[in-house]
Amino acid sequence: MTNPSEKQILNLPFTGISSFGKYPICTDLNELDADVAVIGIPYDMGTQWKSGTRMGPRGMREGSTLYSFGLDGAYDIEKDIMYLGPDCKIVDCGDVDMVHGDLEQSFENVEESIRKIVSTGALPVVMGGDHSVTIPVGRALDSVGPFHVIQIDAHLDWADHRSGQRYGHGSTLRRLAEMDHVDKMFQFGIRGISSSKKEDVDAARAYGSEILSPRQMRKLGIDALLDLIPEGENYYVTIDIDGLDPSLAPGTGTPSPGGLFYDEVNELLEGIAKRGNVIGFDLVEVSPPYDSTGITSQVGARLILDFISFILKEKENKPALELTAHTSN
Ligand SMILES: [Mn+2]
Repeated sequence: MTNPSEKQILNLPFTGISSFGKYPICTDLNELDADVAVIGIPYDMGTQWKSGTRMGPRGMREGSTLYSFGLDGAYDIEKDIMYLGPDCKIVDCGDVDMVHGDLEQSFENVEESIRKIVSTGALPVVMGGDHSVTIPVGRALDSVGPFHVIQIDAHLDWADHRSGQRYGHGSTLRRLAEMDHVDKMFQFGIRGISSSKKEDVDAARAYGSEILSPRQMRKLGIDALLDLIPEGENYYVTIDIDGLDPSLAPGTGTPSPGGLFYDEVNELLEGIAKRGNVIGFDLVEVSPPYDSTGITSQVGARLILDFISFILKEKENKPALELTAHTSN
Protein backbone atom coordinates (compact mmCIF):
# COMPACT_ATOMS: atom_id res chain seq x y z
CA MET A 1 0.00 0.00 0.00
CA THR A 2 1.21 3.48 -0.85
CA ASN A 3 2.29 5.59 2.05
CA PRO A 4 -0.07 8.59 2.09
CA SER A 5 2.81 10.94 2.93
CA GLU A 6 4.83 9.77 -0.09
CA LYS A 7 4.74 12.26 -2.96
CA GLN A 8 3.66 10.74 -6.30
CA ILE A 9 3.58 12.15 -9.81
CA LEU A 10 -0.09 11.82 -10.74
CA ASN A 11 0.18 12.94 -14.38
CA LEU A 12 -3.54 13.78 -14.42
CA PRO A 13 -5.29 14.03 -17.81
CA PHE A 14 -5.33 17.84 -17.89
CA THR A 15 -1.62 18.20 -17.06
CA GLY A 16 1.51 17.89 -19.13
CA ILE A 17 2.02 17.29 -22.85
CA SER A 18 -0.96 15.77 -24.59
CA SER A 19 0.60 12.97 -26.64
CA PHE A 20 -1.81 10.21 -27.67
CA GLY A 21 -2.77 8.28 -24.53
CA LYS A 22 0.11 10.20 -22.88
CA TYR A 23 2.43 7.62 -24.40
CA PRO A 24 6.06 8.49 -25.20
CA ILE A 25 6.73 10.61 -28.27
CA CYS A 26 8.94 9.47 -31.15
CA THR A 27 8.85 11.94 -34.03
CA ASP A 28 12.04 10.60 -35.67
CA LEU A 29 10.81 7.46 -37.41
CA ASN A 30 14.41 6.31 -37.95
CA GLU A 31 14.54 5.85 -34.16
CA LEU A 32 11.23 3.99 -33.92
CA ASP A 33 11.22 0.92 -31.69
CA ALA A 34 7.67 0.03 -30.66
CA ASP A 35 4.81 -2.46 -31.03
CA VAL A 36 2.35 0.27 -32.00
CA ALA A 37 3.08 3.57 -33.76
CA VAL A 38 0.26 6.10 -33.58
CA ILE A 39 0.57 8.81 -36.23
CA GLY A 40 -1.65 11.71 -37.30
CA ILE A 41 -2.46 12.81 -40.85
CA PRO A 42 -3.96 16.29 -40.45
CA TYR A 43 -5.24 16.53 -44.02
CA ASP A 44 -8.73 17.68 -45.04
CA MET A 45 -8.46 18.75 -48.67
CA GLY A 46 -10.43 15.68 -49.72
CA THR A 47 -13.74 16.75 -48.18
CA GLN A 48 -16.72 17.58 -50.37
CA TRP A 49 -18.48 19.60 -47.72
CA LYS A 50 -17.32 20.80 -44.31
CA SER A 51 -13.57 20.74 -43.66
CA GLY A 52 -12.00 20.68 -40.20
CA THR A 53 -10.62 17.16 -39.89
CA ARG A 54 -7.11 18.59 -40.12
CA MET A 55 -7.66 19.25 -36.44
CA GLY A 56 -8.68 15.60 -35.86
CA PRO A 57 -5.33 14.23 -34.64
CA ARG A 58 -4.94 17.10 -32.19
CA GLY A 59 -8.52 16.66 -30.97
CA MET A 60 -8.09 12.93 -30.45
CA ARG A 61 -4.79 13.41 -28.63
CA GLU A 62 -6.55 15.78 -26.27
CA GLY A 63 -9.54 13.41 -25.98
CA SER A 64 -7.26 10.46 -25.30
CA THR A 65 -5.74 11.94 -22.17
CA LEU A 66 -8.89 11.07 -20.21
CA TYR A 67 -8.17 7.42 -20.97
CA SER A 68 -4.41 7.52 -20.43
CA PHE A 69 -3.63 4.50 -18.32
CA GLY A 70 -0.02 4.95 -17.33
CA LEU A 71 2.33 1.99 -17.34
CA ASP A 72 0.19 -0.19 -15.10
CA GLY A 73 -2.34 -0.82 -17.84
CA ALA A 74 -6.12 -0.77 -17.89
CA TYR A 75 -8.43 -3.15 -16.10
CA ASP A 76 -11.64 -4.22 -17.84
CA ILE A 77 -14.23 -4.71 -15.13
CA GLU A 78 -16.64 -6.60 -17.43
CA LYS A 79 -14.11 -9.14 -18.69
CA ASP A 80 -11.73 -9.21 -15.73
CA ILE A 81 -8.80 -8.67 -18.10
CA MET A 82 -5.81 -6.31 -17.90
CA TYR A 83 -5.07 -4.48 -21.12
CA LEU A 84 -2.08 -2.39 -22.16
CA GLY A 85 0.23 -3.49 -19.38
CA PRO A 86 3.90 -2.50 -19.03
CA ASP A 87 5.03 -4.85 -21.84
CA CYS A 88 2.99 -2.99 -24.45
CA LYS A 89 5.15 -0.47 -26.24
CA ILE A 90 3.03 2.28 -27.77
CA VAL A 91 4.44 5.54 -29.06
CA ASP A 92 3.01 8.72 -30.56
CA CYS A 93 4.93 9.57 -33.74
CA GLY A 94 3.39 13.03 -34.12
CA ASP A 95 1.94 13.98 -37.50
CA VAL A 96 2.93 13.38 -41.10
CA ASP A 97 4.20 16.66 -42.53
CA MET A 98 1.55 18.38 -44.65
CA VAL A 99 2.17 20.74 -47.56
CA HIS A 100 -0.82 23.07 -47.80
CA GLY A 101 -2.55 22.91 -51.16
CA ASP A 102 -0.31 20.10 -52.42
CA LEU A 103 -2.18 16.80 -52.42
CA GLU A 104 0.57 14.85 -54.18
CA GLN A 105 3.38 15.90 -51.86
CA SER A 106 1.19 15.41 -48.77
CA PHE A 107 0.22 11.90 -49.90
CA GLU A 108 3.87 11.10 -50.70
CA ASN A 109 4.80 12.15 -47.18
CA VAL A 110 2.09 9.85 -45.79
CA GLU A 111 3.35 6.93 -47.85
CA GLU A 112 6.94 7.49 -46.77
CA SER A 113 6.02 7.67 -43.06
CA ILE A 114 3.81 4.57 -43.11
CA ARG A 115 6.44 2.59 -45.03
CA LYS A 116 9.01 3.51 -42.39
CA ILE A 117 6.70 2.41 -39.57
CA VAL A 118 5.92 -0.90 -41.26
CA SER A 119 9.61 -1.57 -41.97
CA THR A 120 10.32 -1.52 -38.21
CA GLY A 121 7.59 -4.12 -37.57
CA ALA A 122 5.41 -1.70 -35.61
CA LEU A 123 1.64 -1.66 -36.14
CA PRO A 124 0.62 1.59 -37.86
CA VAL A 125 -2.35 3.32 -36.21
CA VAL A 126 -3.49 6.36 -38.16
CA MET A 127 -5.53 9.34 -36.95
CA GLY A 128 -7.13 11.32 -39.79
CA GLY A 129 -7.73 13.63 -41.42
CA ASP A 130 -10.51 13.06 -43.89
CA HIS A 131 -11.09 9.61 -45.34
CA SER A 132 -8.89 10.22 -48.40
CA VAL A 133 -5.81 9.74 -46.18
CA THR A 134 -6.48 6.00 -46.26
CA ILE A 135 -5.48 5.98 -49.97
CA PRO A 136 -1.74 6.70 -49.43
CA VAL A 137 -1.79 4.55 -46.26
CA GLY A 138 -3.15 1.66 -48.34
CA ARG A 139 -0.45 2.16 -50.96
CA ALA A 140 2.25 2.01 -48.30
CA LEU A 141 1.00 -1.36 -47.07
CA ASP A 142 1.88 -3.31 -50.24
CA SER A 143 4.71 -5.10 -48.42
CA VAL A 144 2.28 -6.60 -45.87
CA GLY A 145 -0.40 -7.66 -48.35
CA PRO A 146 -2.50 -9.28 -49.49
CA PHE A 147 -5.06 -8.16 -46.93
CA HIS A 148 -8.81 -7.70 -46.65
CA VAL A 149 -10.24 -4.26 -45.94
CA ILE A 150 -12.91 -3.89 -43.27
CA GLN A 151 -14.59 -0.47 -43.33
CA ILE A 152 -16.91 1.04 -40.74
CA ASP A 153 -18.64 4.02 -42.32
CA ALA A 154 -21.99 5.61 -43.13
CA HIS A 155 -20.90 5.97 -46.75
CA LEU A 156 -19.58 3.54 -49.31
CA ASP A 157 -16.80 5.89 -50.52
CA TRP A 158 -16.79 4.17 -53.91
CA ALA A 159 -17.15 7.15 -56.30
CA ASP A 160 -14.78 6.74 -59.21
CA HIS A 161 -14.21 10.48 -59.44
CA ARG A 162 -15.96 13.80 -59.03
CA SER A 163 -15.24 16.02 -62.02
CA GLY A 164 -11.94 14.22 -62.51
CA GLN A 165 -10.88 14.36 -58.84
CA ARG A 166 -10.07 10.74 -57.95
CA TYR A 167 -8.62 11.31 -54.49
CA GLY A 168 -11.52 12.80 -52.58
CA HIS A 169 -12.84 11.27 -49.36
CA GLY A 170 -15.73 9.73 -51.31
CA SER A 171 -13.43 7.61 -53.50
CA THR A 172 -11.25 5.89 -50.92
CA LEU A 173 -12.58 2.35 -51.02
CA ARG A 174 -12.66 2.33 -54.83
CA ARG A 175 -8.97 3.39 -54.88
CA LEU A 176 -8.12 0.65 -52.35
CA ALA A 177 -9.98 -1.93 -54.46
CA GLU A 178 -7.73 -1.02 -57.39
CA MET A 179 -4.59 -1.98 -55.44
CA ASP A 180 -3.21 -5.44 -56.26
CA HIS A 181 -2.45 -6.21 -52.61
CA VAL A 182 -6.05 -5.55 -51.49
CA ASP A 183 -8.27 -8.63 -51.43
CA LYS A 184 -11.87 -8.70 -50.13
CA MET A 185 -13.89 -5.73 -48.87
CA PHE A 186 -16.34 -5.56 -45.98
CA GLN A 187 -18.31 -2.33 -45.71
CA PHE A 188 -20.28 -2.07 -42.49
CA GLY A 189 -22.62 0.67 -41.26
CA ILE A 190 -23.48 1.94 -44.75
CA ARG A 191 -26.83 3.75 -44.73
CA GLY A 192 -29.00 6.65 -45.66
CA ILE A 193 -30.89 7.53 -48.81
CA SER A 194 -28.49 9.14 -51.29
CA SER A 195 -25.41 8.32 -49.22
CA SER A 196 -24.10 6.47 -52.30
CA LYS A 197 -25.09 6.34 -55.97
CA LYS A 198 -26.60 3.13 -57.28
CA GLU A 199 -23.85 2.72 -59.87
CA ASP A 200 -21.24 2.93 -57.13
CA VAL A 201 -23.03 0.30 -55.05
CA ASP A 202 -23.28 -1.91 -58.14
CA ALA A 203 -19.56 -1.44 -58.83
CA ALA A 204 -18.67 -2.32 -55.24
CA ARG A 205 -20.86 -5.43 -55.36
CA ALA A 206 -19.30 -6.40 -58.71
CA TYR A 207 -15.91 -6.20 -56.97
CA GLY A 208 -17.23 -8.66 -54.40
CA SER A 209 -17.74 -6.25 -51.53
CA GLU A 210 -20.05 -7.25 -48.65
CA ILE A 211 -22.18 -4.22 -47.80
CA LEU A 212 -24.33 -4.08 -44.66
CA SER A 213 -26.30 -1.31 -42.96
CA PRO A 214 -26.50 -1.08 -39.15
CA ARG A 215 -30.01 -2.58 -39.27
CA GLN A 216 -28.81 -5.50 -41.39
CA MET A 217 -25.82 -5.99 -39.08
CA ARG A 218 -28.08 -6.17 -36.03
CA LYS A 219 -30.41 -8.61 -37.72
CA LEU A 220 -27.49 -10.86 -38.59
CA GLY A 221 -25.83 -10.68 -35.16
CA ILE A 222 -22.17 -10.32 -34.35
CA ASP A 223 -21.13 -13.98 -34.78
CA ALA A 224 -22.68 -14.38 -38.23
CA LEU A 225 -21.24 -10.99 -39.18
CA LEU A 226 -17.72 -12.06 -38.24
CA ASP A 227 -18.22 -15.36 -40.07
CA LEU A 228 -18.43 -13.39 -43.33
CA ILE A 229 -14.75 -12.45 -42.89
CA PRO A 230 -12.21 -15.15 -43.90
CA GLU A 231 -10.56 -16.47 -40.74
CA GLY A 232 -6.86 -16.27 -39.91
CA GLU A 233 -5.96 -13.79 -42.64
CA ASN A 234 -4.64 -10.22 -42.79
CA TYR A 235 -7.01 -7.31 -42.24
CA TYR A 236 -6.71 -3.57 -42.56
CA VAL A 237 -9.50 -1.76 -40.73
CA THR A 238 -10.63 1.74 -41.66
CA ILE A 239 -13.03 3.42 -39.24
CA ASP A 240 -14.86 6.52 -40.39
CA ILE A 241 -16.31 8.11 -37.25
CA ASP A 242 -19.54 8.81 -39.16
CA GLY A 243 -20.16 5.05 -39.13
CA LEU A 244 -21.21 5.69 -35.54
CA ASP A 245 -24.49 7.37 -34.71
CA PRO A 246 -24.26 11.19 -34.63
CA SER A 247 -25.83 11.16 -31.16
CA LEU A 248 -22.45 10.03 -29.84
CA ALA A 249 -20.20 11.33 -32.60
CA PRO A 250 -21.67 14.61 -33.88
CA GLY A 251 -18.31 16.24 -34.66
CA THR A 252 -17.85 15.14 -38.24
CA GLY A 253 -18.37 16.74 -41.64
CA THR A 254 -21.10 14.44 -42.97
CA PRO A 255 -23.10 13.02 -40.03
CA SER A 256 -25.78 10.47 -40.84
CA PRO A 257 -28.53 9.34 -38.44
CA GLY A 258 -29.18 5.65 -37.84
CA GLY A 259 -25.58 4.75 -37.10
CA LEU A 260 -23.77 2.16 -35.02
CA PHE A 261 -23.43 2.50 -31.28
CA TYR A 262 -20.20 2.43 -29.33
CA ASP A 263 -20.70 -1.06 -27.89
CA GLU A 264 -21.47 -2.49 -31.31
CA VAL A 265 -18.29 -1.09 -32.84
CA ASN A 266 -16.25 -2.09 -29.78
CA GLU A 267 -17.55 -5.67 -30.01
CA LEU A 268 -16.90 -5.81 -33.76
CA LEU A 269 -13.32 -4.60 -33.29
CA GLU A 270 -12.69 -7.20 -30.62
CA GLY A 271 -14.11 -9.90 -32.91
CA ILE A 272 -11.91 -8.78 -35.80
CA ALA A 273 -8.79 -8.82 -33.59
CA LYS A 274 -9.61 -12.38 -32.52
CA ARG A 275 -10.42 -13.56 -36.04
CA GLY A 276 -7.07 -12.87 -37.69
CA ASN A 277 -4.11 -10.59 -38.09
CA VAL A 278 -4.76 -6.85 -38.04
CA ILE A 279 -1.90 -5.23 -39.98
CA GLY A 280 -2.95 -1.67 -39.22
CA PHE A 281 -5.95 0.60 -38.85
CA ASP A 282 -7.10 4.16 -39.09
CA LEU A 283 -9.80 6.32 -37.54
CA VAL A 284 -10.79 9.24 -39.74
CA GLU A 285 -13.23 12.15 -40.16
CA VAL A 286 -13.23 13.49 -36.59
CA SER A 287 -13.73 17.22 -37.01
CA PRO A 288 -13.16 19.17 -33.77
CA PRO A 289 -14.65 22.46 -35.08
CA TYR A 290 -18.13 20.78 -35.01
CA ASP A 291 -17.49 18.96 -31.77
CA SER A 292 -18.55 21.51 -29.17
CA THR A 293 -18.41 19.13 -26.20
CA GLY A 294 -15.34 17.21 -27.38
CA ILE A 295 -17.27 13.93 -27.26
CA THR A 296 -16.45 12.89 -30.84
CA SER A 297 -12.72 13.26 -30.23
CA GLN A 298 -13.12 11.28 -27.02
CA VAL A 299 -15.10 8.47 -28.65
CA GLY A 300 -12.55 8.37 -31.48
CA ALA A 301 -9.64 8.15 -29.04
CA ARG A 302 -11.50 5.57 -26.98
CA LEU A 303 -12.06 3.30 -30.01
CA ILE A 304 -8.40 3.59 -31.02
CA LEU A 305 -7.31 2.58 -27.51
CA ASP A 306 -9.86 -0.25 -27.44
CA PHE A 307 -8.70 -1.66 -30.75
CA ILE A 308 -5.00 -1.41 -29.80
CA SER A 309 -5.88 -3.22 -26.55
CA PHE A 310 -7.64 -6.05 -28.42
CA ILE A 311 -4.88 -6.44 -31.02
CA LEU A 312 -2.07 -6.53 -28.46
CA LYS A 313 -4.03 -8.95 -26.27
CA GLU A 314 -4.28 -11.36 -29.22
CA LYS A 315 -0.56 -11.05 -29.92
CA GLU A 316 -0.03 -11.88 -26.24
CA ASN A 317 -2.48 -14.84 -26.40
CA LYS A 318 -1.55 -16.32 -29.77
CA PRO A 319 1.97 -17.63 -28.93
CA ALA A 320 0.43 -19.35 -25.88
CA LEU A 321 -2.23 -20.96 -28.07
CA GLU A 322 0.41 -22.19 -30.52
CA LEU A 323 2.40 -23.66 -27.64
CA THR A 324 -0.68 -25.50 -26.35
CA ALA A 325 -1.32 -26.88 -29.82
CA HIS A 326 2.26 -28.18 -30.07
CA THR A 327 2.38 -29.72 -26.63
CA SER A 328 -0.92 -31.54 -27.14
CA ASN A 329 0.48 -33.36 -30.19
MN1 LIG B 1 -15.76 7.56 -45.23
